[in-house]
Amino acid sequence: MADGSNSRKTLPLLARVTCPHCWNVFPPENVLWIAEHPDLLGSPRLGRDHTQRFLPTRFTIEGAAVDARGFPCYHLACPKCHLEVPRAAVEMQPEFISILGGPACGKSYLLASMVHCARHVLPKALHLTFDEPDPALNERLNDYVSLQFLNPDRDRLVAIDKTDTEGDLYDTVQYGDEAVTYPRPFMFTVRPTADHFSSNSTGRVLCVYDNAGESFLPRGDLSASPVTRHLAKSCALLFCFDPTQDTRFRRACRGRTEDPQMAERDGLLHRENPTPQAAILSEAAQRVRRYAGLLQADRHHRPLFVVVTKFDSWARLLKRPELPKPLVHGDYPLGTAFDPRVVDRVSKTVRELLWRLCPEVVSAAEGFATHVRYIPVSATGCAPEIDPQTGAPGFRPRSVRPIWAEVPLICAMAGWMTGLVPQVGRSQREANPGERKAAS
Ligand SMILES: Nc1nc2c(ncn2[C@@H]2O[C@H](COP(=O)(O)OP(=O)(O)OP(=O)(O)O)[C@@H](O)[C@H]2O)c(=O)[nH]1
Ligand SMILES: [Mg+2]
Ligand SMILES: [Zn+2]
Repeated sequence: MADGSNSRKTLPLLARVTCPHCWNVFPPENVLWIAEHPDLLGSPRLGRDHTQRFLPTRFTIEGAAVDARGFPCYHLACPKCHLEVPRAAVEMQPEFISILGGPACGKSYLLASMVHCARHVLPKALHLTFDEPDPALNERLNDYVSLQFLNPDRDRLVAIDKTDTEGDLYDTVQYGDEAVTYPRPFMFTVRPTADHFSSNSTGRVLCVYDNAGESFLPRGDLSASPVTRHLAKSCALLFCFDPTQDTRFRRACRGRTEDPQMAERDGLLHRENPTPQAAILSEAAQRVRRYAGLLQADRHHRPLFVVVTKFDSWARLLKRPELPKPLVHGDYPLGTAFDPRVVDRVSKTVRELLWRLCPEVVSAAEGFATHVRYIPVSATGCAPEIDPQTGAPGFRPRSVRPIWAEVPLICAMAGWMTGLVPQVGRSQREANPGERKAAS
């Protein structure tokens, strides 16, 4: 992207830009601009109703490209798929975080609670902004958050819909005769504020996706719908393991929880999932190997978090069901800091539990990745209630209190994005062994 020959400031551009839609990597000078004049319609990739994408030859003095009708343009697009790329993704290092797991394991609820909690914890405790470079892209996720956390009617049962494999969470792009469907990314910018402990750490763009669980089942990702290819780009994989979908966990929890999902399955309440959860993780591992070019014998060097969801329903299987706080008071200049040792201690206990009840999940995880942590989370902090009219599960916004929902995100950021999250017990410049290095 030209920075405008007359502009006084040079734009800080990345040497290589990654499209958050199709994951194409391109030099910034190839980025397309989106025409502003309403008559300039037609994109060979997106159709007649979309505004033209073009490589500019003229710029305004402020550095905006000028379209064929003389209008200054402000929006950028990927040269491959023509979908809009927020400016932040051209200026800041993108970091993909993949949330994966089978149908109904709690991915969408977790995403909503993670974002809600991050909006509070990152600025207040860690002196990091958590903004949106393009709120239109995040609309669906913001709806999830509003439904539960900003709902004026706090006593009415609400529910996040099951994620579909098609619809408004996807964009379809035409390559000649072939139509390809991409999942729409949700994007956030994370930047140090003036109070941040480190004066030289740089901001990042976080990209996450809300896939349907079906897309992680065998044959759920095809060339025409490469909906889970972000797995191979991700700096952290969050595999959601749902204990309520595991017979052995349900048996162990008998008499220790009121959660209807832990009751014996009646087929009405639950969307039955015939693929075992360890097989879903192994399928994801195969996809990462395939698309990241790893050998079968290779282990993945980026962190894998086995996020054990719906903690509220199985907490009583742990000796200490109250989880400790992973943010502690660090010495000057850190202020509040993340203590990875707290997470490691909890991870060890959860690993022991999984090893006892469903060892195949532990071996699938550790056979695939070199850095595995086991993190309990509850997106809601309480069990769903069954709506007597519809029979569908839902939550009352008043009762929703997430537990550790932001912890996988903070762990991923702390382990990978050097210098961004203040940490106790570790030099701030040091990443986890093998983690950041593996990015290159
Ligand atoms: N007890 C408890 N139940 C939860 C929690 N999070 C989600 N659930 C329940 O799990 C069900 C599935 O959650 P979703 O987030 O929709 O699952 P998903 O993984 O997005 O499912 P797909 O969209 O089908 O892939 C919901 O209907 C909730 O009732 C939680 O933290 N605790
Ligand atoms: Mg979902
Ligand atoms: Zn693209």
